[in-house]
Amino acid sequence: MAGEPQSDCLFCKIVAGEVPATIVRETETTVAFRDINPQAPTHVLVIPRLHYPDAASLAAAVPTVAADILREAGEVAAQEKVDGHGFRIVFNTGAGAGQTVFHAHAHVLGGRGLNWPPG
Ligand code: D5M
Repeated sequence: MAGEPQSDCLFCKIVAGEVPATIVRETETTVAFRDINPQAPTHVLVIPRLHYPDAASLAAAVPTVAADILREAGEVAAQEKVDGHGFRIVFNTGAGAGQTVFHAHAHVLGGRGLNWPPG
């Protein structure tokens, strides 16, 4: 059923505590943990506890949880003290855009200058 844990999903396993992660914040609906391959001094992923394959499908199905992801991205940036200089929230959506894990997630990147356009 939509939103239910998928046995073959890495991020569902992190939500369930079956795969270790460096968790920095948790709420009733979200988990935030450090990216295993950081691209900036702060690189945290914010994910919904519910399984949806990408942020757009999450927002269409459960907009309140999509909003929770955004709010938590801001809280992570404040907690990491990267909000003053500026930070980036990225949702890679689809393999062609670089998405490799098909459980919705926001990348929160900060702590260095960030160029535009991204690669
Ligand atoms: O981003 C998927 C991100 O997930 C990528 O930056 C690496 C990260 N990743 C993969 N496995 C792990 C584990 N086990 N812990 C923490 N971070 C992880 P995408 O937008 O799909 O390319």
